[in-house]
Amino acid sequence: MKADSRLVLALDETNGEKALKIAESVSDVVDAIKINWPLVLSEGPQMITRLAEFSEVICDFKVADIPNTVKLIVENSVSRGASAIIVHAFTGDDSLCAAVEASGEAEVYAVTEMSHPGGKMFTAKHAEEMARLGVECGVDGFIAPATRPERIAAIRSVIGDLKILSPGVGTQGGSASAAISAGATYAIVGRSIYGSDDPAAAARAFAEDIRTVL
Ligand code: OMP
Repeated sequence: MKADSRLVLALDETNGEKALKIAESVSDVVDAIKINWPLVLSEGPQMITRLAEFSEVICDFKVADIPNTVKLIVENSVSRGASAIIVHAFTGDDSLCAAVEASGEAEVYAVTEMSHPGGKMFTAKHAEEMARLGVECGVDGFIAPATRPERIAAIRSVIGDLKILSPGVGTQGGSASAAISAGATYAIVGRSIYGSDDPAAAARAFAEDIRTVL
């Protein structure tokens, strides 16, 4: 994935037409567009292929299953045009390594610690352990919370030069520049961009905030 603006749009807009319009309007600002179940369930998995016309697409399916099911989901996403896929790490070494094996040229990002308050209950307690497992399995990067920048720094200290994608910017309270300063490679922003009256202008403002710390 390219790393120019270091900004990733989380496109959880469920109206396909609107989603495509937003994707086109921000395509020269963001490095990638991340899609999740809300858009795929409402408009179908062909959205992966359609969005790939505008930007690299990260399939955030937070895959958490047995190795064979993980493999089938990853292969299907990649064949539709995904450049990257997000999987859970808590499933253990066999499932995580299966994702990496099935991904081919696409990237795999493993969730360490989730950004919402509930993320502190279980995921945070094992985040470093899961990050070490991801390094062993050969993932390309990790998801770490912009809502707790000190935890981005903690994960960075475990994973060396691998990438970190940080969600939780804007609506969830985190700051894009603080996440990047703490060691994130990309900031992920959803509602504060796609829910704004002018998504392209909102994306440019986040990119500008990130630029101040690059
Ligand atoms: P906003 O809160 O609207 O900016 O969206 C954040 C996006 O990042 C959503 O698509 C979430 O599903 C996703 N996300 C988190 O918010 N927290 C996490 O810990 C992990 C993710 C993710 O894997 O992308």
